[in-house]
Amino acid sequence: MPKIEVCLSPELLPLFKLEDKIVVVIDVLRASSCMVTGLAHGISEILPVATLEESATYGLMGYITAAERDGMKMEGFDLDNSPFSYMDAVLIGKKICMTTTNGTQAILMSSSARKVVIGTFLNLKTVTDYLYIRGLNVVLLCAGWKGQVNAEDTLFAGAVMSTLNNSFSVGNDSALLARDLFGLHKDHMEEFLIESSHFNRLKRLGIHKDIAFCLQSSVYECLPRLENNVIVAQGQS
Ligand code: 3SL
Repeated sequence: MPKIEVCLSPELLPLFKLEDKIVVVIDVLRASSCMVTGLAHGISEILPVATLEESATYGLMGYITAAERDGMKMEGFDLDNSPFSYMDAVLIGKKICMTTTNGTQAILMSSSARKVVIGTFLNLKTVTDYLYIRGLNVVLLCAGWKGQVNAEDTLFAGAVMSTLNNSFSVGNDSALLARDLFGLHKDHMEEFLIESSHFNRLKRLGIHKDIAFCLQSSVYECLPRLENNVIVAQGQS
């Protein structure tokens, strides 16, 4: 039986062997939710980069630039990190160059994996169907916040664990913790997150509506995957 391991922070990623595994990168609030939403709404590809400078350079080459730090849009770039911004019809067919505090960094750290896909509540069913069909060992990588564990990414890892419970073994104790955390809070996730750090960070910035949107389950059938360092959609809704 294949196994699922959960990596609760990118700081722990060096402890995992990725080469023969599928890595699911998770940044529920909000980078991975923006990627799923944007690709489902017709963006052609998303290039994740580490720095603002790289993003600006790609901007000069014709990319739409998306840049977030500490939850805020960086001045001089085109897009913020709200999933609602990624629904704009003007972005259909466009290439986005994206840099965020945690999510894009976690993707870049996963590139040695056999496959890298992007997971969110918004595409939960598509992600779990894909993992079930492939039947390979999986690492669920939570992007967290600047190296710290966060509640929302752990909850989503738990949702994947709990959906695939009978087909995958529990690969480490973080997987067990995530699965049981989701089991405890699945019916009132937003209420549970009220005390969490990123919920409060986004609330302070007046971005509360993004949280409710990102916690919706299986809205899109889109599965973003990393191909030659670029995120493209496998199936659109
Ligand atoms: O860190 C990230 O990648 C972002 O998703 C954080 S925020 O939700 O835009 O604040």
